[in-house]
Amino acid sequence: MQAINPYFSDSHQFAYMTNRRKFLQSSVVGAAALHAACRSEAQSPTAIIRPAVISTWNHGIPANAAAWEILKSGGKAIDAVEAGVRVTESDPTGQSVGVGGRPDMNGNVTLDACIMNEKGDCGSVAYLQNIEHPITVARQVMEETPHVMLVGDGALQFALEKGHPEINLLTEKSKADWEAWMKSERKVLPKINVENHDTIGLVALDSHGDLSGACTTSGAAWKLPGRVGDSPIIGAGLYVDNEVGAATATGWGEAVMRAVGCFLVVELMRQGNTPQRACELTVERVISKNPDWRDIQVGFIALGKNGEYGGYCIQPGFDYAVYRPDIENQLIKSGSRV
Ligand code: SD4
Repeated sequence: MQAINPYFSDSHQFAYMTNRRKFLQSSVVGAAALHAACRSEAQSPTAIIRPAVISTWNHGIPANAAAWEILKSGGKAIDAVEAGVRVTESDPTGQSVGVGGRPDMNGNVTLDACIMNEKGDCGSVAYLQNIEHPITVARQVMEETPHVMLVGDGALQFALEKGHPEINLLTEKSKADWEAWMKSERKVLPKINVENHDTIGLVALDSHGDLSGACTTSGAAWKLPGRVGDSPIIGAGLYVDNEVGAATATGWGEAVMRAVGCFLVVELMRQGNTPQRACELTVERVISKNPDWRDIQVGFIALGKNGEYGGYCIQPGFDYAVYRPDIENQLIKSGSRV
């Protein structure tokens, strides 16, 4: 029997049930998911459900909760996405974002982040060290400079001028992990879902109907010094088009960049694909451009203008958090290609 949510009018019940079905679809794995990725699917006439926020991995739950505090009282999506990912940036237990992030092969924690609003304005920082909130620096680049992206020492100088304190991001745990890695074979390609896990990408639709997104990470563990991933690259790790939808990515950034993944997700939504289908097709594109795809994880999540969401990845093990009036901050197991 279908669950009926008393929160909605009849037309919204339809959307609610449609989205319950989508939840079940998105949990399908293996051959069935591949089949789903290869068949065409018409856009369902879904009613609008907003506000809505979705984010990557299980740390998306507390991030969504912070974003929801802003969204539920009519706040703007751009404020919600920044507030949401700042929670993850400050959490020392997350080893792929902000404080506690795993370092590069020299033992330095270097951060990448970007943000995009409903007007298409965007800001980004890459290879930034010793700053707790790269997402706020990225927003300041967007709002207070004529530029989109600052990197390395220049980004640090800008952050310090804006009053961000300089702090040590390397925790004892991440230092110990790095020391263990130094004694190992020193493989640069991280272990799937373990060493390349936990980037937070978060996209939101506010009650005014506007979309924004944010993505922040310490990047791939044990990377070469100077390496920048997809997460601060507009179009790769994050993309927002207020006419259509928003998407963000996680996983091996090199593979995401080759396919300009999040731009592709949004363009596929523009062509009439649901967020779910757009993520599936984009994973197929990533696979087709990366012969080593069996050794890597890549995942996308997407949110449409109507609050419809989707997520898909290459390897099992990726999940994402969804918060809408009908779905109170639930972790959803992503469908996967393998
Ligand atoms: C990167 N995409 O730097 C990031 C890492 C990541 O979950 O997403 N981890 O390649």
